[in-house]
Amino acid sequence: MADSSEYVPPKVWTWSKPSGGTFANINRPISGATHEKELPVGRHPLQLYSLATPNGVKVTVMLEELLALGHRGAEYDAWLIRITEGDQFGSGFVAVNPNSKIPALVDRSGPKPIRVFESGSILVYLAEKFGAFLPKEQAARAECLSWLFWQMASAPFVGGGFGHFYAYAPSKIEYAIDRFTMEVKRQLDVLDRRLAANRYIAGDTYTIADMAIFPWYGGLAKGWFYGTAAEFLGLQDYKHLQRWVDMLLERPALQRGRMVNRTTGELSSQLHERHDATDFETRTADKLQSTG
Ligand SMILES: N[C@@H](CCC(=O)N[C@@H](CS)C(=O)NCC(=O)O)C(=O)O
Repeated sequence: MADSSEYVPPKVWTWSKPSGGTFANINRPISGATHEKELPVGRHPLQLYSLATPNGVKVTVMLEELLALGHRGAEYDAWLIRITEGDQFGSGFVAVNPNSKIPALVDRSGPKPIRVFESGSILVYLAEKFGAFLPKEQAARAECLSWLFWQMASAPFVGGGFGHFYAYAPSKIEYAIDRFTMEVKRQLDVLDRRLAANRYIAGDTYTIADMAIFPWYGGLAKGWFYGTAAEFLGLQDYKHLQRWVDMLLERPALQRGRMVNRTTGELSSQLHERHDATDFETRTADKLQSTG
């Protein structure tokens, strides 16, 4: 017999009440702009509109890595998009990404601005533009792209599935938490086995596959999000994953990339907007606060 409190879906779903849970205020069943707002444009060839969530960090790490390699054309302005305040629904942002999600990039280096959205697509665009971090040899390139697409397809089970039901949903639903925990642990095992036999995700060299996978699974490994999830998922047991994360965390460009558009954590790790390489020294939130 059905539990009397069990939800019985109506014939046709209607949007009658907020869904509840963290971020409920930005969820809606339609797309498009909610208000008129142009995006700012800075002086550099690349304009990034983002936030330091795992998807945002992929791109700022890539840009800092390109600059570290000496690609001056990768200079960029990083503008802050506060998604909890609905900045992604402004008309200017929607014109750059009709899907209203960060990160979004505009390349203004040519005669006509080129918009790029979806973090995986931005990584490939930048890798091809600068000829870096995406192997040219066919087999190595296929391996790199396979892992990149693996990440793009897998992370929604981590964030939208596990993270949502473990940390953000208004009530704890055992069925949902079990289902997504099983899948996330399976993904962690995929990575751990891969990294047992390879220094980097795609093989011997650091690529955009590492940059895509690191913010999500590295973040889980180091307990950066979803409260007590690292302990719940037994992250300390994924030794090869931990080895790889520790190795990547040594990279100065990756450390800088993690700071850009960050609005949480230590004030000295938050660079809300980045318009110049010197901003890391002079414009972090602690410095801006102390200069009033
Ligand atoms: N597949 C997209 C996902 C982007 C995404 O989910 N962005 C989130 C932050 S991590 C966002 O902007 N959310 C705002 C919203 O859903 O309104 C990508 O990788 O670029």
